[in-house]
Amino acid sequence: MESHLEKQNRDVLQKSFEEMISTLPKENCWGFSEDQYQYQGFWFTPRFLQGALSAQQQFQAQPTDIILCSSPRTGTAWLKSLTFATITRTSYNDSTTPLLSKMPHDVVPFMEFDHAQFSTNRHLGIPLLATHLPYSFLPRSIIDSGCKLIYICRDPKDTFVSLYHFIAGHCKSQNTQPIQLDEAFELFYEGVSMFGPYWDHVLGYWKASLERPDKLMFLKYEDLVEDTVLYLKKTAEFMGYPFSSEEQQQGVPENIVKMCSFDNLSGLEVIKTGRHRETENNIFFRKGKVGDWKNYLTTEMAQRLDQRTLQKLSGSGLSL
Ligand code: PAP
Repeated sequence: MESHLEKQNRDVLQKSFEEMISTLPKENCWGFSEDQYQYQGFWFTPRFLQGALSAQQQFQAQPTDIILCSSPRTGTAWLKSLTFATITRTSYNDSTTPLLSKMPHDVVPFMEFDHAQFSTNRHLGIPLLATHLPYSFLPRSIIDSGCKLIYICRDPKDTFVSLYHFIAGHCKSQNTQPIQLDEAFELFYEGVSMFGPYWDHVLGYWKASLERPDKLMFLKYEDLVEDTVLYLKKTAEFMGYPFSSEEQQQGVPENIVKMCSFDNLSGLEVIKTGRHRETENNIFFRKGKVGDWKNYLTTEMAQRLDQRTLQKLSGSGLSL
């Protein structure tokens, strides 16, 4: 139970946060109930920014932590389920894993959303945690502790289309009106998207992965789709939980891939009918395909976004 003094302190902090964000550049968040604000180069809704700032102040990483990092809609839930299933493969079997009864976001918490209740929210003995924060926003202790990070990114065209549908679905459940897809496209193009500019988010982690490849693994959604077993094995190795040759002979990696597949997870009762905070779980699972942008973007839009990506990533050695 919160004491009177604690409540007073919280109210003061809340007021100073509100004063601070009122000075920041502000944009509509594609029809979302909250606006988004630009802080140190990136766009956040107030809740996420407040979570980011608290995490920076409070989060204490352990050297054994493995932090799953991503921009929204690039494969976070999939990466969470694959890594969780890998790390817990000797504790649970195919019928007892929490992945069958919980949304991946409820199995691996987000640092910036769930940090306040860490002691109860963090699975003891399970080192996984996730974040949508840009690399430059990570709490100092993550870098200093030497813990491992895995970043997943995705073709900006599919990321945009997935994000647009996610926000539109969210608006529908909140009875608000999403903006039109072409309006959202212009905002995304200009970098005005949750945790965006998207390319800057990707580049922050890409550069860090070049500097510290032993600590930061960089994955692409498209590679994971193309050869999930191969990338799962690489990820397991990176995390320090490699599959033994006996496990490989028994087909353990293949079983994990099957269990975490889009078709399997999206068909679960918890995904079809459950909720994660105020969002229906099924909104998180849409199509899980590469190239769905073709169904939503004109050739001209796709070319413009590709051009933007080339220009933004130019000289980095990365292509998307
Ligand atoms: P979040 O930021 O809202 O958590 P995130 O999990 O990063 O989203 O990405 C969601 C995308 O991953 C969705 O893509 P789509 O809109 O193009 O369909 C979602 O369908 C896809 N996805 C979720 N689970 C899986 C999975 N098991 N395999 C492949 N793709 C998946």
